Amino acid sequence: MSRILTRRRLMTTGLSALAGASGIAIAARLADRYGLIPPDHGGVYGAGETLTYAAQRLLTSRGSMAREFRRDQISKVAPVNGGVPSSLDYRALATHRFSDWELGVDGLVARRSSFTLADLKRMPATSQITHQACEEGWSFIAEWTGVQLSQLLNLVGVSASAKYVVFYAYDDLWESIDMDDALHPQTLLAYGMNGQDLPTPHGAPIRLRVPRQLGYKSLKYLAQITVVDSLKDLGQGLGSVSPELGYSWYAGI
Ligand SMILES: Nc1nc2c(c(=O)[nH]1)N[C@H]1C(S)=C(S)[C@@H](COP(=O)(O)O)O[C@H]1N2
Ligand SMILES: [Mo]
Repeated sequence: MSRILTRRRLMTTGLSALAGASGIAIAARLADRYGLIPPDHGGVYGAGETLTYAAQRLLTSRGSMAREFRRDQISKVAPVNGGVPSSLDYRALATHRFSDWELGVDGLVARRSSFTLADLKRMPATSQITHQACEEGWSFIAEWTGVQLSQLLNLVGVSASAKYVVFYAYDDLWESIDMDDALHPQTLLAYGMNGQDLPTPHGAPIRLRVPRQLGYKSLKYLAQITVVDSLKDLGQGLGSVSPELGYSWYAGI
């Protein structure tokens, strides 16, 4: 065996040994040392959320991919969760087929920017046929087309201190993901579904797709993206609305 343990190996071994031997608290402290405490850890070392998130991030490689499916496996029915935003702003945008829509990108970036739908469609497109699973127990497979979030982040220049990307939607929901998921090749800003423009109930004009996590992380009706180094000052400081409602911030599958 090599004399030099890799950082990942050391942390993984340490985490599981400690979790088994002297309890979760010490494992969580180790996770903290490596910056792997999720925003909704509950303020007390030892929360299950911390172990789930830290273990996933340590045990699975950064580039691990969500499963992709064949075209003949696309679901005939795609259920919808949540209503179409009722705000006047959103309705006006929809009336003009989102030609006035702009996605603002700010926070810890070199160039604050905004992108129209046409801007995004001019960027290199990618498609994926992936599974979207709702925490309520239903799921479907669909083809999603859009721009990799990493492409957009590279364009605006993310600062070295960035830790999370926060997304705001027209129905006042918001979500966040860590840089691992933000830069992952399957994390998309999707404007197409099953070969057509993204239907309004599925999040037009643009939704996030994070196929390595449960459906609620794939925020629909995007309005704004903000890059941050901490989630403490946003909302209740738990990283998104989901933990405020009892769902964990990290929903890896
Ligand atoms: N803005 C916004 N995004 C959202 C939701 C929502 O209500 N509003 N619902 C979430 C949930 S719980 C799931 S399971 C998926 C559902 O996506 P779908 O409606 O395209 O099936 O979107 C997620 N993104
Ligand atoms: Mo969901």
